[in-house]
Amino acid sequence: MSIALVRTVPPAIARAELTHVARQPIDVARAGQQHRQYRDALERLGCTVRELPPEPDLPDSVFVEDTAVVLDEVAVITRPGAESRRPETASVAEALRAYRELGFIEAPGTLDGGDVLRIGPRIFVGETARSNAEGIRQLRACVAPYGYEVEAVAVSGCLHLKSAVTRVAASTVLLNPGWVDPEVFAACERIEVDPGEPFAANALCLDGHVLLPAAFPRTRRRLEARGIEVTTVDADELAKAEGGLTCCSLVVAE
Ligand code: CIR
Repeated sequence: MSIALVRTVPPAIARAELTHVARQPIDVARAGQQHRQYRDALERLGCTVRELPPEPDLPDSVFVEDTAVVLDEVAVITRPGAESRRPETASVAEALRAYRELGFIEAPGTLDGGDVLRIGPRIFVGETARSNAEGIRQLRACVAPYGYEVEAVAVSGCLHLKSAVTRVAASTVLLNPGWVDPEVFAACERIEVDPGEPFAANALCLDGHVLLPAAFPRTRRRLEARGIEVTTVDADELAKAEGGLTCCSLVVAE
């Protein structure tokens, strides 16, 4: 059983940070509806969903994944690379205190949770505009006592490491080879996204089941052909704010 921490879509989402996608108007009501479908899917997949306090004036506050890295032994509160996102972390730290000991990334380190991918005891961290070498060093110092190895990974063409690659089974990754070098994950089974669906690599794996945006049917078929069970949700309105599925929750294993 896991707890999924989520936060409602803020009215300010129209002013979300954008790096690799062009700004388009966002229908806040539709984004909210999609977010509710996402919450329902998490519940159907066995999570207990808990709401973080709303942050109506913080444009990216629905993307809670970036504010913390939650492991079984510790949760590390990040210092997001985008300055506008730094006020998001205080309420997340308060909520996570109930479940884990906390570590903190401090200035001049920056780290976004979207750059952090754990596969067993290995933690891959994207070196991106959001996560710098000092943030990665501090994360390593926080988690090394628990036996984790932290490895920096080059990423290009997308926002975060987990835009380019996510885990879809115990030792299987789904990746976009245009954005991250597949050889980094040579120890895993690898599945590539359909070339026409570059944003499909951001999938959320929960207890052996994968949640994927409905917009990526060809990648869905690739996953199913490898025996992976997939549930889809509509997430195109949230995608206009450059958010995917992993970024809308912080999963705390109990
Ligand atoms: C940002 O640029 O920070 C937000 N607009 C999107 C964050 C998406 N987060 C994620 O993929 N982990």
